[in-house]
Amino acid sequence: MNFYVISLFPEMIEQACSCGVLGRAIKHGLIRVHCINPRDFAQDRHRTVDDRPYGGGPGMLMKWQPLAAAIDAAKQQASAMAKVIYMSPQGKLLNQQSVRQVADAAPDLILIAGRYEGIDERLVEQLIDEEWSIGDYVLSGGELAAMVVIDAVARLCPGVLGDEQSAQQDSFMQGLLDCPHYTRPEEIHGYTVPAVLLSGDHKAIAQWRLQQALGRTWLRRPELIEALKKATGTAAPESTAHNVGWDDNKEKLLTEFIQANKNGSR
Ligand code: 4FV
Repeated sequence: MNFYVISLFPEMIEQACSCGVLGRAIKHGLIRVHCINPRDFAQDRHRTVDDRPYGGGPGMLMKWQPLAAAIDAAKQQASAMAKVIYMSPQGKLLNQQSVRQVADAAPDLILIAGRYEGIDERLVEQLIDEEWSIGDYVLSGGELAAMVVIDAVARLCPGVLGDEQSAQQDSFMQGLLDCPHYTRPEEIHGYTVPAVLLSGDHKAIAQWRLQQALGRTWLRRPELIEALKKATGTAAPESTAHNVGWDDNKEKLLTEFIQANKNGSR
């Protein structure tokens, strides 16, 4: 999968792509990240990429010409199915399911990282396929948002995560928050590891982890539990984990958790 990031600060992307899972995936050619700087396409001697907004108001906007030329250059390199995505607070809010759909479709992605107050709207109308948002807050640039997309999608690309299983157990893969995790030492300031995790009984461990994930989700994100219950019976996206949706086992585990939670012995 190829990611083309259109950015005035390619060094931000290159740095973030040089570390950890992403750095390894790029080194092994499992994904490729290309940066294209609109300033390299500016035609005036000051290489201007921004201008004042019509109608007045604070700040500047990214101009049509350098950005359109940069998008065109990316399209020359990318596959014909490439999607042009503008990262902006006005976009569709990303979640694990939309990330999963992108990773499955694996189109090349051309990610526009805006700066200033944004970009000329005619770029959005004429050259952008979709607008995506990473959250309801305003960043000073789209680079971090583009990196969030690259990181989240890359984790689901074949071979990027050492153990495929770990992607499946990621939070939200089953529409639930993740369960608590523990590692050595067994005791820290009197705080010990839940005994079931030391039992070697993998069925009991899987049930405990699922119950904890259900309980946390019920406590912290109850709307996700409702979404799971609603999703039941609807065709789970073929690619998601095998036990998506709601079932009697989850119902029993959550009921027990809520009971225990009531009498304070979680
Ligand atoms: C953003 C977001 C975001 C808006 C103006 C860049 C900034 C500046 N992108 N999800 N939230 N973008 O805040 O994606 O140009």
